[in-house]
Amino acid sequence: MGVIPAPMEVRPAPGQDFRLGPDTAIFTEPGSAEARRIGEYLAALLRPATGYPIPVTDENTATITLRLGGGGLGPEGYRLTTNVDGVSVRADAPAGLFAGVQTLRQLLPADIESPALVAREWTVPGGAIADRPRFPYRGAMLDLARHFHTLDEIKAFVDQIAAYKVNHLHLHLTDDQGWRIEILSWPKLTAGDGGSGVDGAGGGYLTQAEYAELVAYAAERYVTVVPEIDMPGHTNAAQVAYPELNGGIAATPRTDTAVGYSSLRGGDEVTYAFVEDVVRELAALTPGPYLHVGGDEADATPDGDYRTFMRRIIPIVERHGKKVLGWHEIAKADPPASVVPQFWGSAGTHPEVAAAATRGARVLMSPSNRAYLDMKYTPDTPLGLDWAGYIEVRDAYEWDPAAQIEGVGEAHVLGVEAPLWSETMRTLADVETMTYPRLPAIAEVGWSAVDRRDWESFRHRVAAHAPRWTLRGTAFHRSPQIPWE
Ligand code: TNX
Repeated sequence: MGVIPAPMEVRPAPGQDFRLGPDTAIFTEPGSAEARRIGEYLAALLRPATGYPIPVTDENTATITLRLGGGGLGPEGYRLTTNVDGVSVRADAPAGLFAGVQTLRQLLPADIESPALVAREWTVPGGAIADRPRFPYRGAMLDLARHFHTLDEIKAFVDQIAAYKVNHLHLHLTDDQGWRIEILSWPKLTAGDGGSGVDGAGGGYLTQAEYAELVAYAAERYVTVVPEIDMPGHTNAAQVAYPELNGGIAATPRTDTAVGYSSLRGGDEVTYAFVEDVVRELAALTPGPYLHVGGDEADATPDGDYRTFMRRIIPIVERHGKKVLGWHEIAKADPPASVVPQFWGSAGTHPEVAAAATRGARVLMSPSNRAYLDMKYTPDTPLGLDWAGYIEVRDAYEWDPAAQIEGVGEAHVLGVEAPLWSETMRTLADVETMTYPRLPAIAEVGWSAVDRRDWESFRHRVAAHAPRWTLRGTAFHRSPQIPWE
């Protein structure tokens, strides 16, 4: 059984395989529009390759049943039982049903991903699965600032990550090169396409309508969008558009990849008027709980200013109803325990992050030598950077989020996130090549219990996903560590 991430408990029942047929239908409970929508999502996955009509019905005669209640495995947990008569998925909440549907999809032959009819048998192996995640937050990040990615590309990325039970999409919306989200009260931010990308590549930005469309699309796949406005550093693009954010001196557009030279001014009131407006508009468009304020590599911000700045903007974000996420430097500002530091260092001693955890904060783990999707696999990977090292698939797989920082254990970890910085990523194929097969590895790090994780098992399971990626048109890196078929 090749399911990724590995489920908590699997009990095979030989001789109890279920075979889909022209009569297969999906039952969802009357009265739950969300369950119904998940049923339709599953039917849409199954119809093209099987050619079966697969109606979604509230009549109890269907062979695939999606039921809410009685799962007992938390908001994302589910039970999936298969016997000769059918498949039943039970969960306490819709997110769990959706997770169970992704497991069912992976239990079917890889051909199920074919957009065209495949004449073959469609069997689901008999047995019972009980599953729930180890950590509530499993995420991926796309950097839209260094190279913009379009709404359609981001949607395709969401479709792919949701298959691995990744439930957060962090969007790095602003940086020195570009500003990629429309802000109505500061319209010049996105005039001129929000600035060009690295090396003068075409710019682009999401209108508020597009952003809202993306948020809704992701929500239907149980993916929460986490928007990031990076500040006080990484703000050159905003300071090109509005010289008043730069002490009245227009900044020069930048298309190089240097970091750490720009900063909002912690002593200027216009800074906070700007943050208030941006946060207000973005919070109103974002139903998810988090707003990421960046805070990384603020080398051009004096320490005192950094502290002042963070201590003023954290309450602004909270007043607009959002929890603050920030790159782990935010811990330097002694933020309240509600603030989530996102750790991007490497394993070891990190006193400020550990102190935040001791005060009650939870930490999001993105160790750059494990989880960074923009690091090269090996020295000859054409795309990517190497400042945090090379990350082969095994490196992305064999680490424990609860053993990265001294003093930050299981209870302090919110989850894991794999950031993909896009200095070198232009196309969706570039993004995918760096993401697969490492994101499935990190998804398993975040979802599966420690005793379910095993590299030998993973490398064989992930090999079996290559035909799925090929059928869906998803690019991937043929790492020599994986026994591709
Ligand atoms: C560091 S890691 C950055 C980004 C770069 C990235 C490239 C972090 C929080 N900031 O500005 O894009 O390296 O790998």
